[in-house]
Amino acid sequence: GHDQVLYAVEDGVATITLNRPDAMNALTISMKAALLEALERAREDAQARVVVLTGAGRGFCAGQDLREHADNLEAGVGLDNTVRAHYNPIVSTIAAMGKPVVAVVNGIAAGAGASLAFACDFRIAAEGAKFAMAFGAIGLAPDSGASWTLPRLVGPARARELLMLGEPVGAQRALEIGMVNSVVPGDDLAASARELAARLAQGPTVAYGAIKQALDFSAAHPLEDSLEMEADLQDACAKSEDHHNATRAFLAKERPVFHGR
Ligand code: T3D
Repeated sequence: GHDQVLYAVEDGVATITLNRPDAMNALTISMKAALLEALERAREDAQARVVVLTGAGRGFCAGQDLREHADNLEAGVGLDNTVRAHYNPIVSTIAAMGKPVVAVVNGIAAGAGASLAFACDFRIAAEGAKFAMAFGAIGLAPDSGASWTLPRLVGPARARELLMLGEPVGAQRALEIGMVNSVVPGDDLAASARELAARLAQGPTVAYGAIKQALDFSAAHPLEDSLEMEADLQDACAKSEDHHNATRAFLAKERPVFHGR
Protein backbone atom coordinates (compact mmCIF):
# COMPACT_ATOMS: atom_id res chain seq x y z
CA GLY A 1 0.00 0.00 0.00
CA HIS A 2 0.91 3.66 -0.21
CA ASP A 3 1.75 4.09 3.46
CA GLN A 4 4.84 1.90 2.93
CA VAL A 5 6.55 5.19 2.14
CA LEU A 6 5.53 8.25 4.15
CA TYR A 7 5.88 11.85 2.99
CA ALA A 8 5.60 14.89 5.23
CA VAL A 9 6.78 18.46 4.81
CA GLU A 10 7.32 20.93 7.62
CA ASP A 11 9.39 24.12 7.89
CA GLY A 12 11.03 23.57 4.50
CA VAL A 13 11.99 19.96 5.27
CA ALA A 14 10.42 17.08 3.33
CA THR A 15 10.78 13.83 5.25
CA ILE A 16 10.48 10.55 3.38
CA THR A 17 10.19 7.53 5.65
CA LEU A 18 10.58 3.95 4.46
CA ASN A 19 7.81 2.34 6.44
CA ARG A 20 7.87 -1.44 6.34
CA PRO A 21 9.55 -2.02 9.69
CA ASP A 22 8.59 -5.71 9.97
CA ALA A 23 10.88 -6.44 7.00
CA MET A 24 13.60 -3.91 7.92
CA ASN A 25 12.15 -1.69 5.16
CA ALA A 26 13.25 -4.13 2.45
CA LEU A 27 12.30 -2.85 -0.99
CA THR A 28 9.48 -4.48 -2.92
CA ILE A 29 8.52 -3.19 -6.35
CA SER A 30 5.55 -1.30 -4.91
CA MET A 31 7.80 0.24 -2.30
CA LYS A 32 10.40 1.28 -4.87
CA ALA A 33 7.63 2.86 -6.96
CA ALA A 34 6.33 4.72 -3.90
CA LEU A 35 9.85 5.88 -2.98
CA LEU A 36 10.44 7.23 -6.48
CA GLU A 37 7.08 8.98 -6.36
CA ALA A 38 7.95 10.55 -3.01
CA LEU A 39 11.32 11.74 -4.30
CA GLU A 40 9.69 13.27 -7.38
CA ARG A 41 7.15 14.95 -5.14
CA ALA A 42 9.94 16.39 -2.98
CA ARG A 43 11.74 17.60 -6.11
CA GLU A 44 8.64 19.48 -7.28
CA ASP A 45 7.53 20.64 -3.83
CA ALA A 46 8.22 24.38 -3.56
CA GLN A 47 7.75 24.07 0.22
CA ALA A 48 10.65 21.59 0.44
CA ARG A 49 14.20 23.01 0.47
CA VAL A 50 15.83 19.88 1.88
CA VAL A 51 14.87 16.22 1.81
CA VAL A 52 15.40 13.76 4.65
CA LEU A 53 15.35 10.04 3.94
CA THR A 54 14.99 7.68 6.89
CA GLY A 55 13.55 4.33 7.97
CA ALA A 56 10.82 3.38 10.43
CA GLY A 57 11.61 0.87 13.16
CA ARG A 58 15.03 -0.56 13.92
CA GLY A 59 16.40 -0.66 10.36
CA PHE A 60 17.12 1.95 7.71
CA CYS A 61 16.66 -0.34 4.71
CA ALA A 62 17.60 -4.01 4.12
CA GLY A 63 17.85 -3.56 0.34
CA GLN A 64 16.03 -5.69 -2.16
CA ASP A 65 13.11 -7.64 -0.67
CA LEU A 66 14.47 -11.14 -1.01
CA ARG A 67 11.07 -12.83 -0.78
CA GLU A 68 9.76 -10.98 -3.79
CA HIS A 69 13.13 -11.48 -5.42
CA ALA A 70 13.01 -15.26 -4.90
CA ASP A 71 9.54 -15.34 -6.48
CA ASN A 72 10.87 -13.43 -9.47
CA LEU A 73 13.84 -15.76 -9.82
CA GLU A 74 11.44 -18.70 -9.71
CA ALA A 75 9.32 -17.06 -12.40
CA GLY A 76 12.41 -16.34 -14.53
CA VAL A 77 11.99 -12.57 -14.36
CA GLY A 78 15.30 -10.87 -15.19
CA LEU A 79 17.01 -8.64 -12.67
CA ASP A 80 17.99 -5.80 -14.99
CA ASN A 81 14.27 -5.22 -14.96
CA THR A 82 14.03 -3.75 -11.49
CA VAL A 83 17.52 -2.26 -11.51
CA ARG A 84 16.75 -0.23 -14.62
CA ALA A 85 13.09 0.39 -13.92
CA HIS A 86 13.28 1.20 -10.21
CA TYR A 87 16.68 1.47 -8.54
CA ASN A 88 18.36 3.56 -11.22
CA PRO A 89 15.65 6.25 -11.43
CA ILE A 90 15.59 6.50 -7.62
CA VAL A 91 19.34 7.16 -7.48
CA SER A 92 19.28 9.52 -10.48
CA THR A 93 16.45 11.50 -8.90
CA ILE A 94 18.40 11.95 -5.65
CA ALA A 95 21.54 12.98 -7.57
CA ALA A 96 19.74 15.41 -9.87
CA MET A 97 17.54 16.90 -7.15
CA GLY A 98 18.33 20.60 -6.89
CA LYS A 99 18.21 20.48 -3.09
CA PRO A 100 20.22 18.64 -0.46
CA VAL A 101 19.17 15.11 0.50
CA VAL A 102 20.11 13.84 3.97
CA ALA A 103 20.11 10.15 4.84
CA VAL A 104 19.22 9.68 8.50
CA VAL A 105 20.49 6.15 9.04
CA ASN A 106 18.61 4.89 12.07
CA GLY A 107 19.71 1.25 11.82
CA ILE A 108 21.13 -1.28 9.40
CA ALA A 109 21.51 -0.29 5.76
CA ALA A 110 22.13 -3.38 3.62
CA GLY A 111 22.64 -3.89 -0.11
CA ALA A 112 20.62 -1.38 -2.10
CA GLY A 113 19.64 0.16 1.26
CA ALA A 114 23.29 1.12 1.82
CA SER A 115 23.50 2.36 -1.78
CA LEU A 116 20.51 4.61 -1.11
CA ALA A 117 22.30 6.21 1.83
CA PHE A 118 25.49 6.63 -0.26
CA ALA A 119 23.49 8.41 -2.97
CA CYS A 120 22.44 11.15 -0.54
CA ASP A 121 24.39 14.36 0.07
CA PHE A 122 24.78 13.77 3.82
CA ARG A 123 24.64 10.72 6.07
CA ILE A 124 23.97 10.99 9.80
CA ALA A 125 24.04 7.61 11.53
CA ALA A 126 22.82 6.38 14.88
CA GLU A 127 25.54 4.72 16.99
CA GLY A 128 23.89 1.36 16.46
CA ALA A 129 23.59 1.67 12.67
CA LYS A 130 25.55 -0.56 10.32
CA PHE A 131 26.32 -0.68 6.63
CA ALA A 132 26.45 -4.06 4.91
CA MET A 133 27.55 -4.49 1.32
CA ALA A 134 25.30 -7.54 1.23
CA PHE A 135 25.41 -7.98 -2.54
CA GLY A 136 28.33 -10.40 -2.72
CA ALA A 137 26.96 -12.67 0.01
CA ILE A 138 24.04 -13.52 -2.28
CA GLY A 139 26.12 -13.68 -5.43
CA LEU A 140 25.29 -10.24 -6.74
CA ALA A 141 27.32 -7.19 -7.75
CA PRO A 142 26.64 -3.70 -6.39
CA ASP A 143 23.74 -1.72 -7.76
CA SER A 144 21.92 1.53 -7.06
CA GLY A 145 25.15 3.42 -7.67
CA ALA A 146 27.34 1.85 -4.97
CA SER A 147 30.10 1.17 -7.53
CA TRP A 148 30.21 4.95 -8.14
CA THR A 149 29.42 6.42 -4.74
CA LEU A 150 31.29 4.08 -2.38
CA PRO A 151 34.80 4.54 -3.87
CA ARG A 152 34.19 8.30 -3.82
CA LEU A 153 33.36 8.14 -0.11
CA VAL A 154 35.95 5.68 1.20
CA GLY A 155 38.50 5.37 -1.62
CA PRO A 156 38.85 2.68 -4.28
CA ALA A 157 40.81 0.11 -2.27
CA ARG A 158 38.39 0.12 0.69
CA ALA A 159 35.38 0.09 -1.63
CA ARG A 160 36.75 -2.97 -3.39
CA GLU A 161 37.38 -4.75 -0.11
CA LEU A 162 33.96 -3.86 1.30
CA LEU A 163 32.16 -4.95 -1.84
CA MET A 164 34.07 -8.23 -2.15
CA LEU A 165 34.23 -9.29 1.49
CA GLY A 166 31.00 -7.67 2.64
CA GLU A 167 32.03 -7.29 6.29
CA PRO A 168 29.43 -5.02 7.93
CA VAL A 169 30.75 -1.59 8.90
CA GLY A 170 29.61 -0.19 12.24
CA ALA A 171 28.73 3.49 12.57
CA GLN A 172 31.95 4.48 14.35
CA ARG A 173 34.10 2.77 11.73
CA ALA A 174 31.93 4.27 9.01
CA LEU A 175 32.75 7.70 10.43
CA GLU A 176 36.49 6.94 10.50
CA ILE A 177 36.58 5.93 6.83
CA GLY A 178 34.37 8.74 5.55
CA MET A 179 31.28 6.68 4.85
CA VAL A 180 29.14 8.92 7.09
CA ASN A 181 29.35 12.58 8.09
CA SER A 182 28.47 12.11 11.74
CA VAL A 183 27.42 9.57 14.35
CA VAL A 184 25.15 10.35 17.26
CA PRO A 185 23.54 8.31 20.05
CA GLY A 186 20.31 6.75 18.81
CA ASP A 187 18.25 8.88 21.17
CA ASP A 188 19.75 12.05 19.68
CA LEU A 189 19.36 11.05 16.04
CA ALA A 190 16.05 12.78 15.38
CA ALA A 191 17.19 16.03 17.02
CA SER A 192 20.52 16.03 15.15
CA ALA A 193 18.74 15.34 11.89
CA ARG A 194 16.30 18.17 12.54
CA GLU A 195 19.15 20.55 13.29
CA LEU A 196 21.05 19.78 10.09
CA ALA A 197 17.87 19.76 8.00
CA ALA A 198 16.76 23.11 9.44
CA ARG A 199 20.14 24.62 8.66
CA LEU A 200 20.02 23.36 5.08
CA ALA A 201 16.39 24.42 4.69
CA GLN A 202 17.41 27.99 5.56
CA GLY A 203 20.40 27.93 3.24
CA PRO A 204 21.13 29.11 -0.31
CA THR A 205 19.14 26.45 -2.18
CA VAL A 206 20.21 27.60 -5.66
CA ALA A 207 23.87 27.36 -4.65
CA TYR A 208 23.31 23.90 -3.10
CA GLY A 209 21.90 22.68 -6.40
CA ALA A 210 24.87 24.14 -8.24
CA ILE A 211 27.32 22.52 -5.79
CA LYS A 212 25.75 19.12 -6.50
CA GLN A 213 25.96 19.68 -10.24
CA ALA A 214 29.55 20.91 -10.08
CA LEU A 215 30.73 17.94 -8.02
CA ASP A 216 28.95 15.37 -10.17
CA PHE A 217 30.30 16.99 -13.31
CA SER A 218 33.88 17.23 -12.07
CA ALA A 219 33.83 13.54 -11.11
CA ALA A 220 33.80 12.64 -14.79
CA HIS A 221 35.45 15.58 -16.55
CA PRO A 222 38.91 17.14 -16.80
CA LEU A 223 39.84 20.45 -15.15
CA GLU A 224 39.31 22.63 -18.22
CA ASP A 225 35.75 21.36 -18.71
CA SER A 226 35.04 21.64 -14.99
CA LEU A 227 36.19 25.25 -15.03
CA GLU A 228 33.71 25.93 -17.83
CA MET A 229 30.97 24.22 -15.86
CA GLU A 230 31.82 26.27 -12.76
CA ALA A 231 31.57 29.46 -14.80
CA ASP A 232 28.10 28.51 -16.07
CA LEU A 233 26.89 27.52 -12.61
CA GLN A 234 28.34 30.62 -10.98
CA ASP A 235 26.53 32.73 -13.53
CA ALA A 236 23.27 31.09 -12.54
CA CYS A 237 23.97 31.51 -8.82
CA ALA A 238 24.92 35.15 -9.31
CA LYS A 239 21.47 35.79 -10.76
CA SER A 240 19.72 34.38 -7.70
CA GLU A 241 17.87 36.62 -5.29
CA ASP A 242 19.71 34.92 -2.41
CA HIS A 243 23.09 35.96 -3.79
CA HIS A 244 22.00 39.55 -4.22
CA ASN A 245 20.51 39.74 -0.73
CA ALA A 246 23.46 37.98 0.92
CA THR A 247 25.95 40.32 -0.73
CA ARG A 248 23.96 43.32 0.46
CA ALA A 249 23.67 41.78 3.92
CA PHE A 250 27.44 41.28 4.11
CA LEU A 251 28.11 44.92 3.32
CA ALA A 252 25.49 46.04 5.82
CA LYS A 253 27.04 43.71 8.42
CA GLU A 254 23.74 41.85 8.72
CA ARG A 255 22.95 38.16 8.81
CA PRO A 256 21.69 37.02 5.38
CA VAL A 257 18.25 35.47 5.08
CA PHE A 258 18.00 32.97 2.23
CA HIS A 259 14.69 32.34 0.52
CA GLY A 260 15.87 29.56 -1.73
CA ARG A 261 15.59 31.46 -5.01
O1 T3D B 1 16.25 -7.69 -7.70
C1 T3D B 1 17.40 -7.34 -7.93
O2 T3D B 1 17.75 -6.80 -9.00
C2 T3D B 1 18.44 -7.56 -6.92
C3 T3D B 1 18.86 -6.29 -6.32
C4 T3D B 1 19.70 -6.38 -5.27
C5 T3D B 1 20.10 -5.25 -4.48
C6 T3D B 1 20.23 -5.69 -3.05
O3 T3D B 1 19.79 -4.97 -2.20
S1 T3D B 1 21.00 -7.16 -2.70
C7 T3D B 1 20.99 -7.25 -0.94
C8 T3D B 1 19.68 -7.70 -0.39
N1 T3D B 1 19.67 -7.59 1.04
C9 T3D B 1 20.26 -8.47 1.85
O4 T3D B 1 20.89 -9.43 1.42
C10 T3D B 1 20.07 -8.28 3.34
C11 T3D B 1 19.25 -9.39 3.92
N2 T3D B 1 18.98 -9.16 5.31
C12 T3D B 1 19.87 -9.39 6.29
O5 T3D B 1 21.02 -9.74 6.05
C13 T3D B 1 19.41 -9.19 7.69
O6 T3D B 1 18.03 -9.33 7.74
C14 T3D B 1 19.80 -7.81 8.27
C15 T3D B 1 21.32 -7.78 8.46
C16 T3D B 1 19.36 -6.67 7.35
C17 T3D B 1 19.12 -7.60 9.62
O7 T3D B 1 19.40 -8.68 10.47
P1 T3D B 1 18.65 -8.83 11.87
O8 T3D B 1 19.15 -10.09 12.48
O9 T3D B 1 18.78 -7.59 12.64
O10 T3D B 1 17.09 -8.96 11.51
P2 T3D B 1 16.36 -10.19 10.78
O11 T3D B 1 15.68 -11.03 11.81
O12 T3D B 1 17.27 -10.86 9.82
O13 T3D B 1 15.25 -9.41 9.92
C18 T3D B 1 14.01 -8.97 10.49
C19 T3D B 1 12.91 -9.33 9.53
O14 T3D B 1 13.15 -8.62 8.30
C20 T3D B 1 12.91 -10.82 9.14
O15 T3D B 1 11.56 -11.19 8.88
P3 T3D B 1 10.81 -12.25 9.85
O16 T3D B 1 11.66 -13.47 9.85
O17 T3D B 1 10.74 -11.55 11.15
O18 T3D B 1 9.49 -12.45 9.18
C21 T3D B 1 13.66 -10.83 7.85
O19 T3D B 1 13.34 -11.91 7.01
C22 T3D B 1 13.18 -9.56 7.23
N3 T3D B 1 14.14 -9.07 6.21
C23 T3D B 1 15.34 -8.54 6.43
N4 T3D B 1 15.93 -8.26 5.27
C24 T3D B 1 15.07 -8.62 4.31
C25 T3D B 1 13.93 -9.14 4.90
N5 T3D B 1 12.90 -9.61 4.18
C26 T3D B 1 13.00 -9.54 2.84
N6 T3D B 1 14.07 -9.06 2.20
C27 T3D B 1 15.13 -8.58 2.89
N7 T3D B 1 16.19 -8.05 2.23
